[in-house]
Amino acid sequence: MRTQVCIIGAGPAGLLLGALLQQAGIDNVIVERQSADYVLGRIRAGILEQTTVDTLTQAGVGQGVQAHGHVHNHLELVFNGQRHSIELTQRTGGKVVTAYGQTEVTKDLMDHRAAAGATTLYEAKDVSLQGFDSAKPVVRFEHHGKAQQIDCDFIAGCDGFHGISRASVPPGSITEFHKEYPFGWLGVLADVPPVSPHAIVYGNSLRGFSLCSMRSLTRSRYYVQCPMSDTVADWSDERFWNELKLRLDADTASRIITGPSIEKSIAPLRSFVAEPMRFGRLFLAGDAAHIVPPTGAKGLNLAASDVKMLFEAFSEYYSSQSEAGINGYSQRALSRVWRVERFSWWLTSLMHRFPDTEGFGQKVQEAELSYLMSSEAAQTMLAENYVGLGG
Ligand code: RFL
Ligand code: PHB
Repeated sequence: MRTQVCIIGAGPAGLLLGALLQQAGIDNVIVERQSADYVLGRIRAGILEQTTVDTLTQAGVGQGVQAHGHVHNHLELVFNGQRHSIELTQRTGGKVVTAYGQTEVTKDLMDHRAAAGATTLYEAKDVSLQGFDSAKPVVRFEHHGKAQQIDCDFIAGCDGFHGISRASVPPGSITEFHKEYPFGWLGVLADVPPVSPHAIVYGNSLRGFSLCSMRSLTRSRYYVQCPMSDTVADWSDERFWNELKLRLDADTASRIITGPSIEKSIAPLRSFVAEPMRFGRLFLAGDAAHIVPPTGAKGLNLAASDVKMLFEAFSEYYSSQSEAGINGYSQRALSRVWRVERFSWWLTSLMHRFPDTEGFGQKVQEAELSYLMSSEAAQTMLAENYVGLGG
């Protein structure tokens, strides 16, 4: 098989890149390790920046988010048992964020790709990448018992943190920056109305972090900080709802509607960046190149902005034979990545209980929250990062 761009991974990054390339008439094939149902079963992100919504629209996949997304124009921070509202729109020249689940984004992209007749090879085994340091990269794998080979101009590594793309790069050509956090997030999805249909609520209490989000007016997503040694079996629904309410202010807690969980999972929190994001004719995008802790709601948005930049680089190459875009991709993407890494780390540090939050750490965190609520400049910093930085 031959294609122009071979995309590894059918998560949101790979599928969005495929849709943009398809729209521009650039041939592409996606190779994915899992089945489509497995990919759709992973419950992850929920908040889209305006530029992500715009990129989906540009790719011809904006109808779902336009029709079913819920616009949020403020976020709420709960600490010391009090809830504080931070307006986003007026501070950012009219920007908002939209609640629309990663599952829905992925489904819209899959349906669009199927309708366009583009090739996605699911359940590909033993994917390997070769020759990306030459003009003739090759992707090899086994598909339904048969050995397959794809010859291409470029490989886009959109295969997430545990993928094969980054792992295929010789160790001496890549630098990795890691930070682990000493806790995880327990997430619960339930078919109950959200506590607040217009805002995301982030809570910092002595018992730990909590988050109230939504997927629709009848489906909510809640999280609590938990030790990474916990398992889902340690958290009955009853324990989860009780703990969530204990971490919020009395008014928010009294408005939470509980119900049986339809999904429950524990995710670790980490910060990670791999530099550079280009190795010859292999380009990394999304979680394959970087991870942010979910506190800033940035992972999917960062994947979408990488993909937009990579698409622009490929499109410039095919339309004018110029390599300027592909040569500049890594630097351009990383400059945005590090600003988003900084914000996600900062909001994580501000809102969680760390082993050293007792004593000095706790006093500094309280002072920072109090400064944030008293400073227009600090709230503007939070708002402009939350809705998404340009560039
Ligand atoms: P994905 O989604 O991990 O997709 C990668 C795909 O590659 C496949 N793959 C392979 N395919 C072929 N060969 C191989 N060897 C392969 N190895 C892997 C995988 O099966 C998979 O299908 O990466 P992508 O596309 O870069 O997308 C990134 C996002 O999924 C991620 O950043 C977000 O989910 C992060 N995130 C959030 N981001 C936001 O923007 N807003 C949020 O509100 C938000 N909330 C979250 C989050 C992530 C969370 N968890 C679970 C980590 C909340 C949570 C709890
Ligand atoms: C979500 O809706 O899943 C969500 C919202 C905000 C975050 C992280 C996750 O910061």
